[in-house]
Amino acid sequence: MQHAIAILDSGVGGLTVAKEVMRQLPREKVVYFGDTARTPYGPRPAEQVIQFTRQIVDYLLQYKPKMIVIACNTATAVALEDIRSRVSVPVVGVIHPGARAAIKTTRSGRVGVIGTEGTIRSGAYETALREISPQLQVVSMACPSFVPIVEQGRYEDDIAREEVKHVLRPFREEHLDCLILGCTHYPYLTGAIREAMGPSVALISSADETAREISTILYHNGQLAQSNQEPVHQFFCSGDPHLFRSIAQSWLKEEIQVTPVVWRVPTIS
Ligand code: I24
Ligand code: DGL
Repeated sequence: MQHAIAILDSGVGGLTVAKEVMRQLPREKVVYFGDTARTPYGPRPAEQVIQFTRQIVDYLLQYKPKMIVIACNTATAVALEDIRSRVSVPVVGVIHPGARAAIKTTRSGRVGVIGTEGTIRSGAYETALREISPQLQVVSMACPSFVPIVEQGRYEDDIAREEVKHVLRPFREEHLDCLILGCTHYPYLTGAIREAMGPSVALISSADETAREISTILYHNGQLAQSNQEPVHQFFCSGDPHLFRSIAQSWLKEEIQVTPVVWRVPTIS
């Protein structure tokens, strides 16, 4: 019986983490849950995001995962501690790995963070950064228009690029040397964000670092998968499985099977 790494997200964004886990840890089996029926989480109240995250974790626990990865920044920001207190396996979020990457990168100590409303409102990045390095100057900004730009496939059009530059304009005067892309979708906007911020600001995305952290924890716990057989990953989503499958396959560049999940209990949408 092989125990999987369970990865959850509000939708398809967490596939960035899943892909990086599959690349860095090719022996590991991944069970992914995308809550595509209720995406986006960014604008939702914290209490609701906690409730949704608990529900997904309860669903994933039936697969007896050896670890739970919250691949959504918004869910990590508001629900990580709650989930940790409820389950006995390690729970990894995307915020601490991203914060550590920024600490490794910054020279001036002036770090910027952009994310959804929920992530920024929570102050979770600032807390994670200053917990390790209290002298850091952290400047944060919610960018609620960025997720719709990516989801509508407009990340390369000129109007969207102008919007990104316009939103980030106030950040140019902050003299940052490092900007955390604190949302699964923002790496798609790297070109426009780099144009807005200039070449002296390093852009940090957390998928790679999160996979590295997963690898470290499994190694320390003596829990790395040992099988030489190719793992068969499993994907679940709460919305349209065909749409999820087409996005996931084009992102992962491999064939996958998707199982639709219908919640047994009525849910708030
Ligand atoms: N890419 C596509 N469609 C989206 C998306 C995306 N959201 C993020 N990314 N959303 O198409 C469409 C609407 N949602 C509603 C809820 O169900 C899922 C669909 C890309 C074309 C591929 C056929 C981009 C993206 C990604 C993977 C990881 C991270 C990320 F595809 F931001
Ligand atoms: N996955 C979310 C995050 O990283 C972005 C999409 C959403 O708002 O649900 O914050």
